Amino acid sequence: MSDILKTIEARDPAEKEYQQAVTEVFKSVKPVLDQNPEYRYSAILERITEPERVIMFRVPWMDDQGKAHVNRGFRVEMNSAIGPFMGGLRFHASVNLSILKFLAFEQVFNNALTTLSMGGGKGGSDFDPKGKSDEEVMRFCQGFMAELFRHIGPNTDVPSGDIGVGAREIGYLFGMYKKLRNEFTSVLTGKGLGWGGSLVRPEATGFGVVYFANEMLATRNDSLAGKTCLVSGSGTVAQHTVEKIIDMGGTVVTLSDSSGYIFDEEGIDRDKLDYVKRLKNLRRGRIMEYTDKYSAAIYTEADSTRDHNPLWDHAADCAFPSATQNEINDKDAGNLIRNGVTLVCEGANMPCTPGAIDLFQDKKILYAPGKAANAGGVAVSGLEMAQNSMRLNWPREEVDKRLKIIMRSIHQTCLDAAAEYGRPGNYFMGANIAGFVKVVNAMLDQGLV
Ligand code: NDP
Ligand code: 2IT
Repeated sequence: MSDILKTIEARDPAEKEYQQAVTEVFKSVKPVLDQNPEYRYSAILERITEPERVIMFRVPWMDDQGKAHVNRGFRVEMNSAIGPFMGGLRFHASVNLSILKFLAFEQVFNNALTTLSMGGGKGGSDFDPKGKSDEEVMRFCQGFMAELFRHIGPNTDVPSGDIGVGAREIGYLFGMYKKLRNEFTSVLTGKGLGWGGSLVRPEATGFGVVYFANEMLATRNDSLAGKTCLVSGSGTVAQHTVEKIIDMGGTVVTLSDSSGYIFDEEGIDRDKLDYVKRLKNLRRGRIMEYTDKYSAAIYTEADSTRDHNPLWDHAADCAFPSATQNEINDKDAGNLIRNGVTLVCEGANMPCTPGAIDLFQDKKILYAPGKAANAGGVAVSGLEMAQNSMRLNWPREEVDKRLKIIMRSIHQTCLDAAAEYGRPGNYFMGANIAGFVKVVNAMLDQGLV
């Protein structure tokens, strides 16, 4: 394993996030490899860490002043052993191949855990939608799809949203795909309700995260009722995580964006959450504006020179990182533990650094990796495709019921896999092992391809 990691590092030395994601999976699956020598003979680790295909392309677009710009577009088609590539598109200035390869790699295991037949992929661009007009975003999406359309399809690769890609972007992308193909195909998920979207898809990731947290607490005869929670981010995942925590009787006291975070000691209730949804989804404003409306809340600006994030330094019972990768380092993890947090449930992908994860495991914190806890989003993307195939729409209750069943099943799968390999209660090991075994067994069945 260390030789394979060295080869990955030597081939692409700058891909730090990708190396981090692979290392974390390798750490967990060693006992599986020890018990299954056939995985080694068939170069399974070498194959699973090399994307089936990477597409990189130029996206020229014109701003409102008539000035031309060029961004980079990507689609990483990581693994299709158990189904068509599926996974989000991220539009954010930080996007590069390393970040998309890490996200695509995580997505492979994520999707395997959902019980549905979906391979893993991820894509996006270093285009930054912040501060752009709707028309600029539309022109960019059209330029992006003008190349991506030839690579995707409902049985090949089905993109959806991620950071910076929500309902507006999916609409523009879908419109261009339809025009170029001259057919109405359910090729993207997260579509509008009136044209093939599924009820509960926008809520699914956040709701699923909270269902998963509740399952973890239930193993200790506990629940979210009366718990104080820290949530980061203020986008799709964070908003619906807050919504479900409120439903379950918990209190959320923080939210953030890349400029800073708010701390509202009185708790973010339904009215305040509605305000955040309007602020973020319609006005596309900044989280600091929350304190203009709710003056008891305190805003703290982000500062990248700090060695820790003060958001994670408030007294609480539970933490739900829901913004981005590596947002909880070992210092933050220490602060969380010292302040009484007993559950950390990842809404974002890879938000905890390896040092932070080690600390949570040492202290027997209930820690759920995003691969397991945030799989509700992609699971409902799978349900959206299923509904599209049948050309019907399930009611809200039906989709939510299926989401709950899937999250419960993922939780049990993690526990079973962890117990089977001698690490009872370790969700990190359990998620990696269960996802890995499902995918590599399919790869073995299908021969050396
Ligand atoms: P959104 O774009 O809706 O929201 C992202 C939020 O995180 C925003 O508040 C954003 O602030 C903040 N953020 C983004 N980048 C950074 C950064 N570098 N530093 C600090 N804050 C940052 O995205 P989602 O809610 O969809 O995604 C959040 C996380 O959840 C990501 O890790 C994503 O991969 C993961 N995820 C998403 C799923 C989905 O269904 N959408 C499914 C499973 C996982 P700002 O507005 O300032 O950029
Ligand atoms: O990280 C993720 O799982 C997503 N961004 C959602 C993927 C999807 O296909 O819905």
